[in-house]
Amino acid sequence: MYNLRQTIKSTIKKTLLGVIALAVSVTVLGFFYQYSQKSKASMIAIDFKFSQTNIDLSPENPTKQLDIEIFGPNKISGATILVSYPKDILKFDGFEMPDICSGLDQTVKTVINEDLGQIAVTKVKPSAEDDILPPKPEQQFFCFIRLAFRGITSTSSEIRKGEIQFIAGPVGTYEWEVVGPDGAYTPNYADQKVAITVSSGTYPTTTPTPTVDPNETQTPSPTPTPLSTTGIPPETSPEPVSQILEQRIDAKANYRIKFQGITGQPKNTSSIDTKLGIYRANGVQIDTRSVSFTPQADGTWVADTEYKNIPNIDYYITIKGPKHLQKKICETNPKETVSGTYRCKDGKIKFKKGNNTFDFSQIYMLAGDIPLQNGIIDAVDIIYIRSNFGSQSAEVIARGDLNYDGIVDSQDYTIILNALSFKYDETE
Ligand SMILES: [Ca+2]
Ligand SMILES: [Ca+2]
Repeated sequence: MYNLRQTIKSTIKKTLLGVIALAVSVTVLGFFYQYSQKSKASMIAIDFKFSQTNIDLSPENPTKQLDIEIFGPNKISGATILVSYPKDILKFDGFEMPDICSGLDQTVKTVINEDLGQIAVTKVKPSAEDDILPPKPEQQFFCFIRLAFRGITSTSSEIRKGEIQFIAGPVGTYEWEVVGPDGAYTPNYADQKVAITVSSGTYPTTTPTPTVDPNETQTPSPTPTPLSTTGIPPETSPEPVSQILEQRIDAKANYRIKFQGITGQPKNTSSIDTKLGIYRANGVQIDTRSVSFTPQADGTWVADTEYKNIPNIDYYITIKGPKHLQKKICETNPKETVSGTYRCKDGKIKFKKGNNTFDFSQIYMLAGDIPLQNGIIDAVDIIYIRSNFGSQSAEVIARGDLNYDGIVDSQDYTIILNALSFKYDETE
């Protein structure tokens, strides 16, 4: 009897333990399944290679073309690709778009930094139906873009060597991106290099005209190194004596601004939080805060804020909206003839004691750097909006609805494409 009871007890115990173990494993497996589904897009690796591994340049053969090719098992909607080249021996001559490289046909932005020897190219497919699949097994790649290079005149008799390669990792705010219909893929940099040999001699100096529409190519790029953007000459002493004599005041500020694409009271929000900074003319930050703007019937947005005990000097102001590029503003009534083109260098904004009115509504805050923001409008931002037309998801609307009318649609896509010509945040 005793033994039987023990056996039953032990069986119940085992069964219970089994049930618990099963429940735990189902939960764990479920978690991993969910996780694997969520990150499916990001786990797809896309490979790249150059069309050649060696390029020899000589006065007889001064220019060469080089294609960047994309491999992968999945559809591609767009990509941003970074390349570095040895600027001491090569000059970048431009982008070309032969038929073989027209798969991703919309070149959205190209940035060439000749000082650093860096090139960034963003291309996207304008609509989801056209997303490109790297084709047949025997030919699993397509050409992303063709680059043209030229040797630089060398007076020394030595043969000079260098390498063109993909830049793995971010450059300033720039990063590699490869995007498909379901989101971002993982680019595989995999040690791709082109060995360059430049023979000495006199190279011709004529620049062949690139065949890409020059309107789509913007040179030179803003310097991507973030620390050099303050504009402080190295000989400037950091805290001059005059600063001790600066008067300090309490100032109230009334700001009025305008966001790209919003012409009246927006349907879908009652306020927009922006990051607002004030800076000395030499780039030293005095204040930064989040300021909530409220919409007016005429499409402008207003906010009031108060600064305590700030130096009575010349400033510039930066404003960055939650889906917007940052704008640097240097005067109290800035204007622009073409929307989005306002630029300024030296801060001339003075706060006076008491009330101050800053009317920035004659210039536009350009939209398109959507959360999570990285300071540029890039392939991920564009394809996110393009891939989510008509979505009712609250998250999609929170991220991609640029004109705050409650829907992500072609209007938002037009806004982001228009803003692209001014891709970068303006530096602080
Ligand atoms: Ca972005
Ligand atoms: Ca919208």
